[in-house]
Amino acid sequence: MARYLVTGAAGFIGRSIAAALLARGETVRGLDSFITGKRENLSGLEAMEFVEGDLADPAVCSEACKDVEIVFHEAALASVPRSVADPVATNRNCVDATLNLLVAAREAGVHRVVYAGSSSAYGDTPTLPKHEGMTPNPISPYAVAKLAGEHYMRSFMRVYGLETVVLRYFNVFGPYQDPTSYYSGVLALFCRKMLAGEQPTIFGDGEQSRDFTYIENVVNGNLLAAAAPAEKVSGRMMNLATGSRSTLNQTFAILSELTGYSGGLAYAAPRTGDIRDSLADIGLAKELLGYKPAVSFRDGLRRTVEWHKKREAVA
Ligand code: UD2
Repeated sequence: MARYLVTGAAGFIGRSIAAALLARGETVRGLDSFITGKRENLSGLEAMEFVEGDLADPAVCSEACKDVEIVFHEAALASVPRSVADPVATNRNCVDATLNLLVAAREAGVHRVVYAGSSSAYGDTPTLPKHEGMTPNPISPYAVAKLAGEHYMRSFMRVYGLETVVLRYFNVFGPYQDPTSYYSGVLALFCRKMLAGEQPTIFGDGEQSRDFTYIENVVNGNLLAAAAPAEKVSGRMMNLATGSRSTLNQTFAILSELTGYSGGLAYAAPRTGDIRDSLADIGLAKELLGYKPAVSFRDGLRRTVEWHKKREAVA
């Protein structure tokens, strides 16, 4: 009997949450459609019951939610540019999937759903840091889709009494983030390229900034969100980040040091739908969850580079 369901369990964040749950001796069911998840990410998760399926199919959601108490909903079609290229696919895999999952969770008597929100919901508002009281201003179809999921979470809490917690992630990075797709996160791409001696490309002038958040901090935030008292967190949305930001130019300099890359950098036109600066106020997660980012940006980068080195060595 599974106690936890992790959607997107063969993806970067889902895989990492599942691993942490298994390490605590929990009973875990993982689900993935492999649209972007990778079979190799399941290595080390053999103790997890795995279901291959697509959340856009309501029957898959019903099956996955059976006997589950807590759901970590990490499955999504991530990436701003991917959503610009194919907004319908993003909507299907983010909005339809989330609604189907919520319907199934409610029917199965799931206690709580913890949802992977996105900092993209804030859009390009000039105010920094971004705090939860700000009016959302999504730009890309991806941001709209992730924000729609947040609204569905709150609706299901209000209308049906399902406990929901939304964690707005800020540019998560770390081991198991796919470095091979054009749509991969910038740090995974840069690590792989720089270790291979290939020149990375910055879209724009490189002065855009992000609150890059190491995966271990995000996993900890999720475990806290699953365990926090309902009266404190149910129906709430909070940022999950580090509360500090780096520009891409600064990040490139640190990565050059960590990878030993001595080549240059290419600059190309800024990406459509991109936002300029992103920085979180993490006061609410501290207050409601007792969350504290334990791994710094630099330490996270160091661990990520080590993981990419090992990955290349076995490839
Ligand atoms: C958005 C969300 C993030 C998460 C993510 C999922 C914001 C602020 N963040 O991340 O929370 O939901 O979507 O995909 O909206 N870039 C380069 N060169 C490359 C690749 C990217 O310069 O080879 C730039 C890119 O133009 C952007 C920055 O790096 O300015 C970060 O891009 P990203 O795709 O890693 O993440 P982002 O910010 O779109």
